[in-house]
Amino acid sequence: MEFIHQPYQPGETIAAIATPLGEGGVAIIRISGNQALEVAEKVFSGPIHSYATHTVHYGHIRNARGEHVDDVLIIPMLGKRSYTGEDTIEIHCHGGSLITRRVLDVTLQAGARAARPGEFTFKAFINGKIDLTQAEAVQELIGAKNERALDAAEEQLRGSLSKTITQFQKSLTLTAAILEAWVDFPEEGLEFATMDEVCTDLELHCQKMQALANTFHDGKIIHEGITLCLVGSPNVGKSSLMNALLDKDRAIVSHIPGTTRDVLEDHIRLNGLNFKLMDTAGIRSTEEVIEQEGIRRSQQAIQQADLILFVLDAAKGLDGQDQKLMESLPPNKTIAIWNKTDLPHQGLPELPLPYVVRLSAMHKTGIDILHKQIDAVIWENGPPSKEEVLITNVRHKEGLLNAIEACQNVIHGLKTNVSPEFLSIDMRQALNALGTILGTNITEDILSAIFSKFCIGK
Ligand SMILES: Nc1nc2c(ncn2[C@@H]2O[C@H](COP(=O)(O)OP(=O)(O)OP(=O)(O)O)[C@@H](O)[C@H]2O)c(=O)[nH]1
Ligand SMILES: [Mg+2]
Repeated sequence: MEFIHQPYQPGETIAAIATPLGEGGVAIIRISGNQALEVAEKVFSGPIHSYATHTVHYGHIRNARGEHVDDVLIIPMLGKRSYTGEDTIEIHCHGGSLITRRVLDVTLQAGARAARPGEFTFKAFINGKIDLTQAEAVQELIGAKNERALDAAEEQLRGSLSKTITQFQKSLTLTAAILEAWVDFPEEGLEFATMDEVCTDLELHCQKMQALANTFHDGKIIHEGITLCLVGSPNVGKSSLMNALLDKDRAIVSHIPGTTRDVLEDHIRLNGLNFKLMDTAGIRSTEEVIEQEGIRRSQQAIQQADLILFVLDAAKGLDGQDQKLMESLPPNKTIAIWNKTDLPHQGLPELPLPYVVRLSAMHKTGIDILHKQIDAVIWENGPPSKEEVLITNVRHKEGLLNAIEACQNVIHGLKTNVSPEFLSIDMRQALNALGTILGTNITEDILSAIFSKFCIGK
């Protein structure tokens, strides 16, 4: 077989530095595969074969000429009881990048092959220690940029998604068996279940799979964060609000309309989520070329945004320019903000937008209410609980949608008296689609694409 476009032998012994490069107290070199013990014995001063598995031993590493390379601790993890499911030896050496590299080189000279990205996790997958959703969870765990993403990755690594998918597979396998029985025993087959029962059951499963696929909305927010864009007419206080949200003096603020000319980006963490904030140029009709370009970029930023803060000046009220801009914004992802409420103002007009917040960016009052409103808009149906199974990966979503489509073909076929033989084919397709999520029937190309995103040593 192939792994990352090169030949791959099961059990092949690989080695890599498992810790980040740079200076640190300790670095770890990991060797794994059928020959891991042999390779380690060639380079280590002690008789590793006589050590009990999962015990720590002090000694030193030497090169092929017998020269001392480093004093180290060594941990054998033998048989199935390792991350990869193959004999694994960890060498804990001193943490400089040069010394670490030298220890790795010695293991490569002793017969190990340099590991490719994600190859240790790939071994764990091939050896059945984890399924594909769990392998992907390892990647998400390492890359998690906020607490919620970390919780979701931990749940997935524990196998909660795999369990749910396996349950779907089990139920659909039963339905597939019923369809096969109708083909093989046209008379008696109907005794197992009637067409109506099969239809109702499939419809229920489609709903359940759809509900899981729909969690991708929440999963994506948790995983990738939210792009939030501040828009409005010039001088309404967009940059002031950007600074208030960031709690630092990031954007230039002035009383001159048209101060911000470019899109300004910065990041914050709010309620456990990552936000990319974009401050934009005030939108108005202008002949000035640079300002026109700024406005074009503002409009581009609006397209990219998951959430829009439409800022208005309470002291000025709503004019034709604001009105025109407001009509161009998508209401379900726009929060209207009456800013400068510290200044004297008339009764503010009702806005045709579902979410409206009053605040003062200058005095930082009402910012906490805005935080709450942002949270409410993002989690339309309430935030997911820590334990809820969420889809965070578009590959999983596609697998589910394919399974649903195939099931719907079966339902349609049953209702229009299509021969069960054809329906069996659709049923198998539904099962295959679920299988791709767990990695049971997946091409080497897709596997390589998934694992090549990993770092080397994981
Ligand atoms: N009184 C009061 N003044 C504010 C408030 N927010 C902003 N301002 C003032 O309004 C003026 C414009 O503020 P900016 O934040 O630069 O406005 P902007 O929307 O970014 O303007 P452009 O970049 O020109 O589009 C400045 O003089 C701010 O001090 C507020 O809450 N209250
Ligand atoms: Mg500005």
